Amino acid sequence: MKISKTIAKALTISAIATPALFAATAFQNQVGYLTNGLKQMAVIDAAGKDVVFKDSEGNVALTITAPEAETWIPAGDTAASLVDFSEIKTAGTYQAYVGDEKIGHPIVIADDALEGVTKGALKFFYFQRASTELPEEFAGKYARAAGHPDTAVKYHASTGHTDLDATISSPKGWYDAGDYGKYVVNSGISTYTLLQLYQHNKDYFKDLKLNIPESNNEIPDILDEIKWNLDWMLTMQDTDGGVFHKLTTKQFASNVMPEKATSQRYVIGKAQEATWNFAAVMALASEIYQPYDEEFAKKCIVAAEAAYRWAIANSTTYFVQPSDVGTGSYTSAVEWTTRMWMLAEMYRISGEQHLLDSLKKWPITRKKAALQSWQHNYMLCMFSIATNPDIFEKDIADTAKSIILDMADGYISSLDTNGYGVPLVKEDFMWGSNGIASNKGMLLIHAYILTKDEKYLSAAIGIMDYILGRNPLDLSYLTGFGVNPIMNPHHRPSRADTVVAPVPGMIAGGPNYKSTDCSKSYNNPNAAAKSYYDNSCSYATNEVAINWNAPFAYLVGSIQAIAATGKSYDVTTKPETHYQIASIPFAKGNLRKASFQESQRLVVRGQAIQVELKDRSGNKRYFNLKGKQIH
Ligand code: 9MR
Repeated sequence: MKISKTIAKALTISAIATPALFAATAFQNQVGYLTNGLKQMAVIDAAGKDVVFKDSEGNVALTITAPEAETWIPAGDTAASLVDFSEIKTAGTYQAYVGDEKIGHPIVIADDALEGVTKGALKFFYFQRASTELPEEFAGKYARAAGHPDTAVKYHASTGHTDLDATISSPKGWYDAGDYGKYVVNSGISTYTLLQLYQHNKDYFKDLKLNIPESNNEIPDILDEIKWNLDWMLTMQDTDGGVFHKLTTKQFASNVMPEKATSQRYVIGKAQEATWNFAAVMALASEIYQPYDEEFAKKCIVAAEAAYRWAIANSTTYFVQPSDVGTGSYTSAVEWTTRMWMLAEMYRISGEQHLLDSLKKWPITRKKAALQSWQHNYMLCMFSIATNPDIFEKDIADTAKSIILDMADGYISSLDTNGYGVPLVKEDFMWGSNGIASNKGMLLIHAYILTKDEKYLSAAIGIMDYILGRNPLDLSYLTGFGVNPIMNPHHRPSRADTVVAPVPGMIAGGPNYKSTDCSKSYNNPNAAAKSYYDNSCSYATNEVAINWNAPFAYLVGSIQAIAATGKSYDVTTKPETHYQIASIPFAKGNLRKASFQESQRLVVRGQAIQVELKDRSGNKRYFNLKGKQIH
């Protein structure tokens, strides 16, 4: 049922007629606003009334007459007026009033108002580390023993391995979510998102300290944290270049601390989805780590190339969840979008024409675009192309940019009648809605990077504010931050430890009006943004996950970095390194044995990608990707 205009009007009229019954209230970012940034709050039942902002000494800093109320369909709310108090540009703590009545929470304004949440959202990844103890020095009261050494992981038959008693060592990495699984597809997009956060804001992140064990080394902390997961991802590559889909137990663990979850772990499946994804991430990693750790950077690019070769040769192998496995499946990703993303990344750092030629065989058009997620990597490819216009051909760079701007403009159009100033629509409120919201924010930041048009940054701030409290439940969805943060996320360590408050810095999946778990009775299609249950039993509204925290970190981290440095990413920046992908000696496979050759490289011949070997006299021989000589 839609809220009719008549009811909306009646509510507004009665609000004016009987103010005592409809006390004004307000929803706001509960953490903080940037001194020179956009500042908005949603004030309920106050249209036409004065909202007075007082500083900590009670002096009036600003008075704004609340504008007409506007319906925001996901809130099921017809009485919210969006009050903009950006004019306050002096740091401090303020309070809003309507008449004598306080509305909302204390308003914090500071130049570094978002630094704490940026660090918090990144520190979450430290708390998710597998295979290591978290000592008090870094984890405070959330200190815990090491869990999941993952040094003796068995092969599941779905990997194609036949010696099922053999084990591999695959330590480190981040736990995916509230469970203790490690899944390449989801790890890939999360890792890539964090690498982009660094890539786009290097000046800000190079010195930002996260208080992690590596904080005293020469590498920026954010890159140290990301490397913890890259190190694990590298171990998931089989000797033939293919990448295992996931590393989990056969069934989810019960609600115990990591060190108590000791069932046998397996590497499961080996298919193209994880392999393309892995290659894309390793390609970007090879560039980012090059100035800090050349050897590691080389390792990443060789791994990327081996994965690429395997995936080309196995492009019809899809992951299928084995019948004896019940952990997250991460199946049915739109595989060709991952392939496009990988081709863009490999081309970007190598300039190898055959990669661009392959990429251009796929459609670059608005019709195929969908918001980035673990299932759909199309926009990651568009981001890569559009933010590197000097590397990609002009026409495709222009098209990629127009796709991003068109999507961003679509989000902004939902602000036209929206008393919360939040560019989200009902359909966004499904499993992981805060991840969807954060990814929209990430896309809006890209639109800002590409145009420097403030409207995109403002819309991104609207999404961040929503997650931090400008929502109809008056909740900060980020644990440990804000006046009224969520308290009971579906997160095994937070449930099993003895600390009342959950591990900080985690965003909840968020409202999901189609939930089928214990939050089902909260489903409300007429107020989708209220379909939420702060109870750890609810994995469909209250789980946490690395692929939701990563775009949230990108969002808040970019907004803070842009404010702190006074600039955003310059799209004329070239990669700091240039790899000749096709001329790097193959690390693995049959061809390794052919050590006499002068050089070996991938080439496109007709429709096929082949390996060209050139001996010292310049004679060439060609092999297919399985190592069979063509002629
Ligand atoms: O984020 C995933 C969501 O898109 C799917 O609809 C859902 C059901 O398959 O799974 C979510 O991912 C979960 C994964 O399968 C296991 N770890 C926890 C993830 C977050 O809930």
